[in-house]
Parts: sequence; structure tokens; C-alpha cells
Amino acid sequence: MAKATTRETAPKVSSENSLVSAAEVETINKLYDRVQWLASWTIHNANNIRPSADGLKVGGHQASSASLATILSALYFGVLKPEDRVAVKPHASPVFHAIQYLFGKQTRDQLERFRSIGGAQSYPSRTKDKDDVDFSTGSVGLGVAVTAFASLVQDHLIDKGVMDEEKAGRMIALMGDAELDEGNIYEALIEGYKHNLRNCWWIIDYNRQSLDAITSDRMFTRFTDIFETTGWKVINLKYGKMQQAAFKKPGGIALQEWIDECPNDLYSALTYKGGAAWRERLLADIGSKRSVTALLESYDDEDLQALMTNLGGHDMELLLETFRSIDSDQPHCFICYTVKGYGLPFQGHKDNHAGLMNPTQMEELRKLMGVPEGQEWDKFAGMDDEAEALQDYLSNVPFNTPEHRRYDAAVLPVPELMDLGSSKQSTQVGFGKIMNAMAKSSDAIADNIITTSPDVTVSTNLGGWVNQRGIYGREGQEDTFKSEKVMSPQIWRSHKGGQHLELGIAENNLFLALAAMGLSGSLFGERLIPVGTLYDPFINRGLDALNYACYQDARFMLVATPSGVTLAPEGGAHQSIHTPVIGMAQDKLVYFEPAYNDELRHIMQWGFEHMQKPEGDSVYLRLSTRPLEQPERDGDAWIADMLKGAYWEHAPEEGAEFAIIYTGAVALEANEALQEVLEDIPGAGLLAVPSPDLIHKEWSSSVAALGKESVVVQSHIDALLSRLSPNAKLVTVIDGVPATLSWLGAVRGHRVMPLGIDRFGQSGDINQLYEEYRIGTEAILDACASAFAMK
Ligand SMILES: Cc1ncc(C[n+]2csc(CCOP(=O)(O)OP(=O)(O)O)c2C)c(N)n1
Ligand SMILES: [Mg+2]
Repeated sequence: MAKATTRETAPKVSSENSLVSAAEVETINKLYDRVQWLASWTIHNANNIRPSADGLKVGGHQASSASLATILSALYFGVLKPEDRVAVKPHASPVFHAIQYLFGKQTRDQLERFRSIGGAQSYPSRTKDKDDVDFSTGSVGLGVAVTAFASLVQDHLIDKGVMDEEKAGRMIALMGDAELDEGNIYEALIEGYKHNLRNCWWIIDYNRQSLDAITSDRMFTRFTDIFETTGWKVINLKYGKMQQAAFKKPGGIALQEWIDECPNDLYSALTYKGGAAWRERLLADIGSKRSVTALLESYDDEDLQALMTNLGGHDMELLLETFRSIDSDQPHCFICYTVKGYGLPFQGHKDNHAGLMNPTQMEELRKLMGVPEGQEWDKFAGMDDEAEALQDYLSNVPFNTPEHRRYDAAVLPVPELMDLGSSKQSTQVGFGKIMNAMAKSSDAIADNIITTSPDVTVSTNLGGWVNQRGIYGREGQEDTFKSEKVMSPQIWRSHKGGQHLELGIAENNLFLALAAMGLSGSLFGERLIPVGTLYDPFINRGLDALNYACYQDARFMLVATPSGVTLAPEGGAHQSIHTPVIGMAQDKLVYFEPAYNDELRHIMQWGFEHMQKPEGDSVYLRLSTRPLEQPERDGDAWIADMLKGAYWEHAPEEGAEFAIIYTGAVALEANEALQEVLEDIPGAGLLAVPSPDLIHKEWSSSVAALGKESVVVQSHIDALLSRLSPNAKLVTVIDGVPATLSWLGAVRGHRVMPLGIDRFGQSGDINQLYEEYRIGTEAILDACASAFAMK
């Protein structure tokens, strides 16, 4: 068993250190001890003590936790201000929960149920954890980059004059070194540089290990350049104070040079092997250099191991003084050298990512940490004399405020949105008109909207909005084309009050920006209504980031246009086929695909309200560039049904034998086909489904409630289809994957002929493509005929 900590042999805090006192370092180190213990114990309990019902390994990353425990203890106990917001490396979740436990913001019950239902989560979760998580993490890279966007959102609010500069926090990410391989990190660095990012810290837990093995040395020499190029200040915390002191002794320079040249894999292997192995290797490599032998002889094996693992990221004094010395708002990257599994028996071993200490090793650790048997969960077990002082310290930690760090932002009333008239138009045009009208209005909600788009602002029809409300820029810039009197319908002027965040083409950034904007009310106390636009197929590019934004329960409106093969000449590379099922399957996102603009108008109004409800969701609108004639309506009764997901556009007769069901831009073909069908089957109906998602969710949850709940409310789609004969046939059609609607046959047992796109498309005009991919009028009529031929 390796020594748990190294500080017994660490030099005393120097008396000139104005940023940190020796007493404080000692106190925080004691708290760190508890954190290190509790994190390991929480994982051990989940894997070895809690009864297992299924025999599966529970897991929990003791090595990744130990790697970050010193840094997190330094931050939470000695550096953070309440207004700072933190994204914690996902697999250091047990450390985070242990710190919250010491703060009194996490319960023993939650820790005991770590990774079991209702307990503390495997990875910090804003929505599922009960303690004070600022940003969810889990999918590596995303939790890091979201902090940059949160900082931009904070600046937007400050520049708008709705947030006090004094209240600005630092947006801090703690990241594993292997996370630096995720491309979205660099997309965020580029975007951050363009927007003068500030108040953002990324702290790298440089333990030289990834999940599989050892991280590349070669690349690591380049990271400083990359960060500096994009405006960051990089601070290396490589050597702990004990090492720094050793370098000053005779033979020390040779030792430092050896450390600097040592490859990552060797450093890790020797860390695992311990003091004797260090000595043997050091003597072989530099033993002939002056004074090295004497220097090494001044350490016994245990102390030599302590010296060689005394890296910057495990030196409390160094961490505290470094973090506290930062007095500028420039973004800072701290490269903290650490040991994966620090102080634990598998430290440095390349296979330790999923490693767990066995009961004997845990028992040894317990004794080493001075935790009496049976008191493993006690905050200050074995520290009776100091318990009161430690509790007192914790109660006075600035970050440990009694107030909740999340805000409840006011709900913004949603006015009636503009009537889009009856002229032939597309839903994309309708969207642009609504945004343009909102831009001109003086409604409070319009002032709180923020739009963003990855270089498709104009082509998704946000141009009118941007002309009115401007682009957000901290420094402001006139539109040179305008001042040079070059004619353009688009004004591209940025200023502090601008309400559009311009993004380069990187859909990950779009979703991370929407995540940060959509948490603005909770993070900063000022609600924003984010509206993001992109081409529908490129949802796939940022899908994990979209999922991440939804997992955090950020609220936004996503407008995806154009979509399907209906964008026609652009061809298969830009056509989206399976996005409807993404919309249906994505939790915390409601998918709509209106055909007409009176539908769109009501859906957007509903969406702006729904986004603000505590139990609401984000909203995804799959829109089209295809102009359609607008229907004449008979009264308003259809609206309520439409907002539940479906309505009879042409009501069937009671007991009718046939219905066509459609979603989106194929409304024209569905209507044409219906007119022909009506000649043979006068009672046939036409069901419009602007939200396959809503009707499916409601139906499937009503089915799940059967036999479980005493009263099961009939779902909306069940009620609509109950007008038809039990033997009726259905033809469904959508410009998207047919599975979006084919399930409708299961609601009441009707036979279904599902039409849709299930192959990559090609270029063409709408008629050619609808014919080729069998969603045109002829195809619908053929399907109707086949449906009738079915028994
Ligand atoms: C997007 C994504 N891909 C893969 C994983 C699986 N995974 C979990 S941790 C990890 C790498 C761990 O290395 P590092 O980031 O250096 O953290 P350490 O455990 O060394 O502190 C990987 C690949 C993930 N969580 N997210
Ligand atoms: Mg690592």
C-alpha cells in the first residue's frame, strides 16, 4: 500500500505566502483526507457491501476520483465564490458528492445509494442529483465546453444591463487529460476567441492516463500553444513544493531534467512500482551525475515515492496560492500534473481506470486514514479533537452559502403571435415572419429572446430578426457594407445589446450555446428564450450535444429547416430522413412538424409557454421551404386538437373504413389523394399530425398505465381514431422515415400502409423526388388501393 498522502514530508508553508496560511493548508488537507476517504468508501460500499440483486459490477472510478481529490478540495474549500459555476470531470463524481456531504448539502443515504436508483448519480447530474450540481457531465468534452458558452451568456446579460458585473462568476471546468482529444473542445476554443471569452477556467487533471492506456506525450507539448493561440493564459502546475525544494539541492537539477524527459508511460509505471523502482531507474539513468546519488540517499524508499508523486496537482499550498493569485478575467487553463489513483494501491497502473480496491486494500486504507471501524460514514471519524474546528471552518467557507445557488427566474408572458395570412407560403417563411414581428414588438419576451445559428442565420430566415435586434458583440462593430453604401438586405451590425449570437459552422457549439442559454434563468437569475436554427440534417452532427442540453433540462426552441427530401435540388447530402424519430425519441424535447402557418403560429406560441414551465420541455420545429396554399378553417376547434399533436383536417364519417394520415410538407399530396378517395369512399378522413411525438408519448404512457392505475384516460390519438371502423385501413405519409407514423396501426389495431423515405435521396425537383421515393399523390393512391386489397 502506498502512502496515502505526502504532506508529512512537505516543507512548511513559507511565512511570506500572503495568499495562503499554513493553518489553512493544514485544515484543507484534513478535509481533503476525508474527501479522499469518503469517495473511495462510497464506491467500495456500492460494489462490495451493498447487496447486489443482479450480480453486475457497479463500478465508480476510484482512480479517477483520487486523481482529482486534491484539486477539488482546494477549489471548493478554499477558492470558489458562490457565484462561480463548475463542471466536474464526470468520473470524479464521488469526490464531488463527498465534498457536498461535508458541506451538509448531501446525505449519507444518497452516498450509500451511489449508482443505485434514487441515489447519488454516477456522473454529476443537474436534474437527477439532489446536491448542488451546476453543470451535468458524462459525455466527455461537452461539460468542459459548455462552461465557455455559459460565460458568453453571462457577458450577454451583463452587457444588456440585466446582470451586475460584480456578480460575475467564473465558469470552471475540471477535465481529464484524455478529454483534450474531443474535437468539440477546439470548436469551443475557436468560438470563445471570436467572442472575447473571459471568466472561464479549464483545469486539466493531467494524470497521463485515459480509459484504455497512457496519453500521448507528443501531443501534450502542443496544448499550451493551442490554448495561447486562442487567447488563454496557460499555467503549468507540474512540480509540487517538495519537488521544487529537491531541485534546489545538489543533484536537483539533474533530477528535474530527468523528470522533464521521462515519458508518460515510464512515469506511470514507476509510480505504480514505488520507491525502490524509482531509485533503481534514477541511479541507472543519472546516478553518474554529480551529487545525484547523495540526493537519492537522503530519501528512504517511501519518501522517494512521496517525492516523485509530489506533483503540482497534489500540492494543496501550490494549488491554493495559484488559484487565488488569478486576478484577471482572461480565460485560464491550468495544466495540473497528477497521479491517477493517487495514494491508492493501483496508482499509476495503466489499467486502473475501472479498478476497484479489494476489501483487504480498503481495510488498509481505512487504517492509514485513521478512520475507526464502524465509523466509515462519519464526517470527522477519528478526528474528535478537531471535529468542531473543522465543522466551523466548513460553515464559513464562502462557497458553502445557506442560500440556494440556483435561481427561479420569472416567467415571461407570451403574447398572441402574428397571424400569417392566407397567401401561399412555407413554414420557414412563416417562422421568419413571426420572428420579425416579435423583433418589432415591445413585449418583454422579445427582449429576452436570444437567437443563434451556426452560419445559417440568413438561410434559415432569421435575417429579419437580426436586422432589427442586431448581433451580440462585446466590442461592437458597424456593418461595413452598410457604411460603404453597398446594397444588402441584411444588416450585420454587432453591439452590446445585440440579441443574436453569431456562431461559426459547428453544430456542437450551437447545442452547447443553447444549453447554456437555456439554463440562464437558473444559473444567472435572468431567463433567456433561446431560439437556435440549423439545417435539419445537421442535427446529427451535434446530436450528442443536443442530448446533453436536454439531459441538463436546458430550455430552447430548435428550428430545423429545410428538411426531408422536400429541399429537393440540394440533394441527398442535405436531405434529412431520420430526424423525425430523433425528435420522437429525444427526452425533454417535443417535436412538431407543421404543414401550415396557422399551425406554426399556435405551435410557436405554445412552445414559448411550454419552454418556461417547470415540467416543460424544449421544442423542436422541423420546417420546410416548400410553399403551400393555406387552408380555410371552419372555426377554431381544430387548434386544441392540433396542439395535442393531431386533428381531423377532413373529419371521417362515424365508422368510416379509411383514412389518410400525414405529417408536414406532404399535406398537398395527402389532400389531393383524399379528394380522389372520397369519390369512392365518401366517409374517408384526413388526419393531420403536426406532432407525431406528442400523440405517441401520450398513447404509450396511457398503455403503460393499463393495469397499473385505476383510471386510465383515453389518449388523444385513440379518441381520434375511434371514429373509424375497427376494420378501417390507414395510409400514413411523411417526408421522413415511415416509422414516424406506422405505429398508428397499433393504437386500435388498424391495418397500415406506411409511406415515407427510407433511402438516401438525390437531387431533383419536388415532384420527381416524391415520385421516386413514393410519397407523391400517385404513391398514396396506390397505397390506398393496396390497403383496400388487404383483408
Ligand atoms: C463522449 C465519450 N466517449 C467515451 C467515454 C468513455 N470514457 C469515460 S472516461 C474516458 C477517458 C478517461 O480519461 P481522462 O479524461 O483522462 O480521465 P481520467 O479518468 O484519467 O481522470 C472515456 C473514454 C465518455 N464518457 N464520453
Ligand atoms: Mg487522464
